[in-house]
Amino acid sequence: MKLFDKPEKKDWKTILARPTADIAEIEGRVQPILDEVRKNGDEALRKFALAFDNILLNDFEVSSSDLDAAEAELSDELKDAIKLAYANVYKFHEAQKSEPEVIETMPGVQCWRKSVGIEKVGIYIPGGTAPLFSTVLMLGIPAKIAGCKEIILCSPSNHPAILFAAKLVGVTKVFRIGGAQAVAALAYGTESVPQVSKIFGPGNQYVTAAKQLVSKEGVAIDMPAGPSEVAVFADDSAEPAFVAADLLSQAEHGIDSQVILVSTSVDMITAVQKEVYLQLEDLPRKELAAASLESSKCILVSSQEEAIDILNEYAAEHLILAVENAEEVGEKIVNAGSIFLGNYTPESCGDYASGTNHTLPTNGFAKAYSGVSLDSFVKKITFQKITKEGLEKLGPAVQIMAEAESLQGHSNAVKVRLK
Ligand code: HSO
Ligand code: ZN
Repeated sequence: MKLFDKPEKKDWKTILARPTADIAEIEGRVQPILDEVRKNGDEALRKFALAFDNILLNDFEVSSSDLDAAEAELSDELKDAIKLAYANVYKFHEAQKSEPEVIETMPGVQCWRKSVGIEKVGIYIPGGTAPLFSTVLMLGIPAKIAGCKEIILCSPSNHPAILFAAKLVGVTKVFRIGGAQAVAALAYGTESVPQVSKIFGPGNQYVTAAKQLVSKEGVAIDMPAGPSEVAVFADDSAEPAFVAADLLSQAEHGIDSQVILVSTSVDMITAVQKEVYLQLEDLPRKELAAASLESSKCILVSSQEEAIDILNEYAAEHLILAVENAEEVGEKIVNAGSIFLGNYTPESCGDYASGTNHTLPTNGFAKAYSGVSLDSFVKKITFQKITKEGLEKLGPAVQIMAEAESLQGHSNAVKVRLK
């Protein structure tokens, strides 16, 4: 981990910069895949499954008996853990529901806003070295609470825990398809895969590029996704072993994971660094974590205020505040996806089971975006109802404004009613 000793403010941007990928090159490779799926549907999906994933598939849909069989493959211990996570994530997201509130803006003029679930949504769960069944919960649960009628899950992995979580959540259909071609199938629909209006979920650069490309064609996506990140702010009250474990829990996601330690104490940085390399030795995903640590940073700052400024500039996906006055500092953070307060709140708990969503803005997008929540699965439709008396009070202002905008037709719509 590279150490930056009280860097000057003018250098923060460079120090905090995320590595950039060559998007144009990746998009160039993804576009033909999208085009082919749009044109040839299932046939294209079969071709790509064989070419990229080396699987021969006739039927992509995972049958309900396969879903049932997955359950039998998991230990009771794991199933109980998943059920506990399910309950907490459900509880937290259900509390985000709100009933429409009718506002009388003036006598006889009523306005309200109602949330309606997006009818068809797609969830992508990547394959790869870690089967992210927790993401099935994080996306499927709010989709269900929102009232989405069709929840279509695509994953190149048929790991039993992914299938178990899909069944638990109540996903409508599960397809064993991965990569950019899965995104295309969800965006355009094929003979087997239903078309959806919004696509959620993490993925590699190809999946991300595919999501971004289809979003230009009117399919909504959850958010622009980049490699996962954590920033930890630790003072002398932090526990070096805890901080090190948190940094490693992020680093093990992949070689491009971003890990940053900010501290007011040089002793803390030294102690954490020592712990990181000690704990790293025992990690099964040691190579991945070590590679991501190569590009990680420790930043020594001169005050808590400076730490807060730097953290707000970075806008971390996950921010752990291992400082004495964590809540007070937390109040001063304006840019972060999710904040973890105190020594006993590891990011892992938010990743799996405390209740908050783990699909969060990366790559500095936390400056303007929120993580996935119930809101991500609904549209909000506004309503209004005006009585005759209400129109008598409101109408003249509308007529004057319409005429001033040279839109006589608008004015007439009031006039014909009031005469
Ligand atoms: N830290 C990841 C989520 C995750 N971690 C899933 C473990 N499983 C991105 O927020
Ligand atoms: Zn994680």
